[in-house]
Amino acid sequence: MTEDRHADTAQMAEQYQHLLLEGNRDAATRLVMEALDGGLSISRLYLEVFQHTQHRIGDLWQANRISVAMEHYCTAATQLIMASIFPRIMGDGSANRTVVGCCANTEIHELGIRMVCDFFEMENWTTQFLGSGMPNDDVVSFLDRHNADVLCISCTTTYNTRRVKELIDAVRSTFGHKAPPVMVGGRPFTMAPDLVSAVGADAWAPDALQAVKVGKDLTQ
Ligand code: B12
Repeated sequence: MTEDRHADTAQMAEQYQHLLLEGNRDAATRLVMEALDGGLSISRLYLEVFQHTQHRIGDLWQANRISVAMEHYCTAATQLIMASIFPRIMGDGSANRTVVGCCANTEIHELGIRMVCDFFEMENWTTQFLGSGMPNDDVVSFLDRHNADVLCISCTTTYNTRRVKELIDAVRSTFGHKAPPVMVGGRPFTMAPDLVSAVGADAWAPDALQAVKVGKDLTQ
């Protein structure tokens, strides 16, 4: 990661949100690229600008101050920028660890788990990002073919937490003691950490930065 000389991410997040809400994705992209070139770390860009903005967009949508179309526009713009900076994130796999990341079945919020995978990538893990709405059987067959050291499952909507438990049960009943440790995260677990043991996970983390620390602990 580059040295971080960019202190004022709060101001940048304001600007980024403002540009997106004006429908000016190109200027928002330039803002990000210039900040990265000026030394802002991807870690801070993700957590203090992108994540912060997505949460604020959700608040505005919930308060009926922006439309679903505007929320989709902002989310799509951020996803596009994240994809375009992936070459700066890509690691070399030298950590010799693999993480598989997905959303529970029927869960379609995928930016969080994507960030988690990107943070592992920056620590030179091999990352297998499967994205949203993964059927249990498909996760199980994917794990059968790829030796995961950690399985990360994301859940954002409260009503999908039971899907997390179903996926964990499916993985454990298939692989028994060879099942990879499971880390969970997302909004319901942040609001009620008791849910972590209720779904049978081995660990959880509140954000992508902490996820990597917990992932390292789980695989020591
Ligand atoms: C974008 C968005 C959408 C997009 C998602 C697009 C996509 N491709 O991801 C769309 C439009 C599809 C959508 C749909 C819906 N949404 Co929505 N959405 C959001 C919004 C605005 C942002 C989500 C986001 O991108 N967050 C950014 C990421 C980076 O943050 P994060 O998820 O918190 O992730 C971090 C941590 O939680 C953690 N983490 C996350 N996963 C994991 C996993 C592991 C293993 C670990 C360790 C850590 C970890 O690390 C991440 C990075 O630091 C949120 C607002 C919010 N407060 O989150 C509402 C929000 C989540 N949505 C909400 C709702 C209600 C819905 C819908 C039900 C709306 C509807 N009526 O249809 C549907 C549900 C669809 C479904 N079946 O899942 C509510 C949920 C309320 C609740 N009680 O659960 C929210 C909170 C909005 C609100 N304020 O009311 N949504």
